[in-house]
Amino acid sequence: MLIKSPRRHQLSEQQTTPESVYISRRRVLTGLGAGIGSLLLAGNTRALDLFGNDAAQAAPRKSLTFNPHEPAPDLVLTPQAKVISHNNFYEFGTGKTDPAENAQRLRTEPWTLTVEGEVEKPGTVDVWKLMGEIGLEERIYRMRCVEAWSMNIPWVGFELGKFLKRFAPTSRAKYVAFETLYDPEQMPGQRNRYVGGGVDYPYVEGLRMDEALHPLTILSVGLYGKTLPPQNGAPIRLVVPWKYGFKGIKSIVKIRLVEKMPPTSWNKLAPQEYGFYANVNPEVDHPRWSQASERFIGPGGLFAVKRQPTLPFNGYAEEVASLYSNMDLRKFY
Ligand SMILES: Nc1nc2c(c(=O)[nH]1)N[C@H]1C(S)=C(S)[C@@H](COP(=O)(O)O)O[C@H]1N2
Ligand SMILES: [Mo]
Repeated sequence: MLIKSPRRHQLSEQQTTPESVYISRRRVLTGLGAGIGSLLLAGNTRALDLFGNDAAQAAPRKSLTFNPHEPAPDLVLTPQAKVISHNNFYEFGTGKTDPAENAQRLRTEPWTLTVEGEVEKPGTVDVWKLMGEIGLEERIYRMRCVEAWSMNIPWVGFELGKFLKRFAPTSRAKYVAFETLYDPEQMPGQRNRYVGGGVDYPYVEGLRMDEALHPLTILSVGLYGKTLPPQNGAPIRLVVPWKYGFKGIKSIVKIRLVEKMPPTSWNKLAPQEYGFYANVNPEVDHPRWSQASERFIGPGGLFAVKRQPTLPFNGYAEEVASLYSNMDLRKFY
């Protein structure tokens, strides 16, 4: 069965693509940074190969892979070494290399995720078990940070909407609130305001229900075919590709369905700069810088970046613009 999906986040099932296409492509793409990668991945956290040798321990081998019939025209992946070494995860410091340096001892096993609030069947799931049964997909998404840098990242995950439906949302569920782990012992930024950039922890985020149920919205448990490194939000984080990166809350422990728009971390810190919606929009500048273009972090030397125009809804307008048809996006930034 071929899953129909726009080519910008193309997927196809295992049987439609020989595994070797995926594997060899991944080797080529990750070859450059292999040294740094293995170094950063060393630590207490396992990096399981979600579609490969360790599959028996993690996901069943139902890998979705690049669709060779519909290669995206702009598919230049950010090398794995950069995806895992240039991060924002203020719980581990505000510098771009702080998370990779300081998050390695984060204990991600066991890890539970609680879903509560406006649901008929609240519950707590074991995230590692969930990975093994839910059916993982690879999604190649653009990632646009509000700071005007961007990456193309091959995530591994599943649709948030598909997951939420298990808990039977009630008709009063209008928004979804997310919360990161709060553990100052493990997270230096939560112990010290200076290290943590003044964020009021735990980090919280939110989506409107229709955004949460949109098929582009995923909970990610991996990237480049492996479980997430801690600095990228292990073991489970949100990815909403048409929104600024800060909406993609990391290391989630709680999801609460609610009636009212929930508070969000960056909005609490600087409401005039960061709105609840945070849709990528080249026409609405940040008060302190332009959002019209971005520095794409791609292959090449460590600082090789390409200046490129920023696209409305980060290139996903066709899929999501209709969610906001009645809204003034300058007001609801
Ligand atoms: N808990 C938590 N989640 C977070 C952040 C953070 O500081 N804490 N930073 C956000 C920001 S600003 C961005 S751009 C992305 C970065 O994700 P990446 O490091 O995997 O590229 O994570 C987001 N999720
Ligand atoms: Mo960001």
